[in-house]
Amino acid sequence: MTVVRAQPYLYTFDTRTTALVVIDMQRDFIEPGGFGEALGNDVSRLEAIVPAVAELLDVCRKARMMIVHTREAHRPDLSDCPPSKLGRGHAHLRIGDRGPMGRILIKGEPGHAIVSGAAPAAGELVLDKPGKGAFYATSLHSDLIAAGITHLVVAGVTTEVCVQSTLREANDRGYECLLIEEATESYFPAFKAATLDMVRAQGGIVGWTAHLADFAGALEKARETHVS
Ligand code: C5J
Repeated sequence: MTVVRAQPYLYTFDTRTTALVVIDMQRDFIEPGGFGEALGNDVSRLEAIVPAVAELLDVCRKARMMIVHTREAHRPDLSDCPPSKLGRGHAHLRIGDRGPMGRILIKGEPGHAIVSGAAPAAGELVLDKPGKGAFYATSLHSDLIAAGITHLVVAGVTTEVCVQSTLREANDRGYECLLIEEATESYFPAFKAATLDMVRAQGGIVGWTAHLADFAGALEKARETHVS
């Protein structure tokens, strides 16, 4: 078992039954010209966490953990995009419109790709999801059950939208979830802070939060103990 200093208390997990889930580290949310910017956001805040996500991927790969990447994406004919989602807001570019990185949030377009700094490696699961939560209309739950996964380490963007939705969906399905603070970000600092507080409040009502250094250090210590 690996034990990490976390809030509201220690998080204990077995790397063999824990998956890293990285949410929507896509060009459309992180790079200028995508959906995030079309909604009026400063995307540089999100770009700044790419090195932290890369480090998290690296330590989880070294620990041979299951790794899942998600992308928020729709079919080119938008048949999986409800009118409520399509019509929401006053963006100058809407889902399906053509922007500098191709059609916004459409599978296979340049903006749909995960940023190179957090790119999936061969053998890692990559799931497209039409909603905010990664469990809605995807095979994620059955994939995790098939792999014997009971614990999830979660990262990605944005903290209060797709990351929080996924954490809540996972919690309701019985997963023990740890959110890594430096490897998640929001366009709104106050929303990130509030989400971290909401997740770990009331004795961890949704899950735990931990710093990347504590998580990476715990994995490293477990590796040294194993080797010696
Ligand atoms: C949003 C996401 N914010 N990945 N998607 O629309 O959080």
